Amino acid sequence: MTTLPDWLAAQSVDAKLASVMTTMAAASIEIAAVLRLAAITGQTGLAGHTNVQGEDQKPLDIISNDIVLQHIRQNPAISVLVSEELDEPVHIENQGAYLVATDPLDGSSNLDVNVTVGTIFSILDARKGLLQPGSAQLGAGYAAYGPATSLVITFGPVAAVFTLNDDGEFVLTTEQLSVPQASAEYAINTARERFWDAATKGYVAESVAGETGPAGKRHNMRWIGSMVADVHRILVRGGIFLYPLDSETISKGGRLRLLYEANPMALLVAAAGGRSTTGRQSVLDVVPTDIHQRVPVVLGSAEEVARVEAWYAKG
Ligand code: P6P
Repeated sequence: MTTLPDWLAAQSVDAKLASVMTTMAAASIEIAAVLRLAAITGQTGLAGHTNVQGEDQKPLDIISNDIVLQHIRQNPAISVLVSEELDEPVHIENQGAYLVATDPLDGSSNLDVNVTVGTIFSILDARKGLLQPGSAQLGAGYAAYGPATSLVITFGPVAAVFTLNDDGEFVLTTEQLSVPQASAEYAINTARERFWDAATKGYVAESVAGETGPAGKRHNMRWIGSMVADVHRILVRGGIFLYPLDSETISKGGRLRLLYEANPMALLVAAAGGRSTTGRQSVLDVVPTDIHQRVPVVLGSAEEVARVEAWYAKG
């Protein structure tokens, strides 16, 4: 089986860029080990808990962030870390060429019910600044901590899947992900329907109408509430993920974060032949104004994303 180092060596990318992927893979292996035993060690996904000794527990997303930062500090190719868990970027004295933006433990509120969560990351050229559009990403990926620990990565042309084996190595299990152009499975938090705009309501109503409506085919709905889990399903078997702007999130610009959730996922989906949009423009074209900027996200099978865009085009 092809290991991650073998695969990276075969990619036509700068060795130092490849080393950033190696660093994030190593961090994800360490995070996976912590998560696997968290219930036994008394750690939870939520902030503010204390352990049996009454000691304040660092929530697992802070622990995950610490692990990522520790690994990043050991790679002289990386000079900047932007993290959902840090108000400000960390500038590392190595002054390397690369910036990593990460959500070190996305979906952590699902940990206590043993649902797949993940580490999402984006790689940029640090010399070009913090606020670059997703189209400038040099690479992206996520680790999914589920029944298996998967690492899904791209440098742009393809999105490949690696699975952690019992020797602590990531081995190639899918050479090239390909999102089906058409699909009949949508992922949205339907409890928010009262906040939705007309385009979201219109698209979901068409899907719910199934074969009796304009979509002309029966749809299914899946919402795990963990972006990594929902997006991984879509990358593997197709579908569409929607966290649109709604009357409650509009004041913040959306729910999900641009630099370290929407952009890396949009690059992976594009590498797999899918599409992403805010509803009005490609996610990858959004020029950030803040490192923690939020953005509406619709991504997945190209035909379904186009159907959402058609609803937004109706105004
Ligand atoms: P809701 C997890 O908190 C997260 O940031 C994403 O992983 C997930 O897709 C979304 O929020 C879930 O949102 O509205 O279902 O709680």
